[in-house]
Amino acid sequence: MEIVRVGSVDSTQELARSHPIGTVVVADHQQAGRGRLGRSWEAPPGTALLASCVMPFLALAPLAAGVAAAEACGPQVRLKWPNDLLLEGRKLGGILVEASGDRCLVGIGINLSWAPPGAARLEADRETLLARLLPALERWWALAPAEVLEAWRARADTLGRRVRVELGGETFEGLAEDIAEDGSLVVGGRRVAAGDVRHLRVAEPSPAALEEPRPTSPE
Ligand code: BT5
Repeated sequence: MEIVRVGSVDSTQELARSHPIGTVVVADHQQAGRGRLGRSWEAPPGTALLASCVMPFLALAPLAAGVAAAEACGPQVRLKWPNDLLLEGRKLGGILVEASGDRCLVGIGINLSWAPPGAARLEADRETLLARLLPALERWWALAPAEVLEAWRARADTLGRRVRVELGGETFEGLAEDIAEDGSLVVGGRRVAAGDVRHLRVAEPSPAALEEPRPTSPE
């Protein structure tokens, strides 16, 4: 992939939009880094990997990007549906996929030498991580959907947990059983296509029991 490096930018997503497939925009700093649903992504200058990759459209792009990013980070990094990278139960990074015609803009933010309170950082070298990430993305883009789903399941921190789903105005709880072939999360038999989940303690499924980091014992 062709790397376009910038110092400071509003959001790498916006800059990537005007580049062809196969380009990755990497910034030292974003003045208006974006998360999903109008949220923001924070990182002081030079402390994170902030990249937007222009990739061919892929239905399972958020999951494929998650698997690729987790693989680049190392075996200890796990995935929280739909788009978080977790290290020891804390958010290490996030993925923002925006489809636009025949392509998608895959935004990846990974904390390296700084993290907001309660979040995690990897303490890895940015260039080394980028050099692992780009081939991993291309590899996962070329694989069959079933392989992406299988790899996502193997990395998942969400599956087998009780979760609270916030879906539009509705909130419900249930066991996160699986991901369906379209990448949606199956919670208590219902498919959740978009939105957010909170991981809950198994024994205390009340608001007070919202927990991150996760316990290390298997559940
Ligand atoms: C995400 O959104 O996790 C996707 C983040 C994608 C960021 C990359 S950076 C390169 C590219 N260019 C962009 O402008 N964006 C992409 P979401 O699931 O909505 O999570 C956002 C929430 O995570 C915020 O509301 C905060 O609570 C929290 N957050 C913000 N900055 C964080 C950080 N550095 N580490 C951990 N959590 C953070």
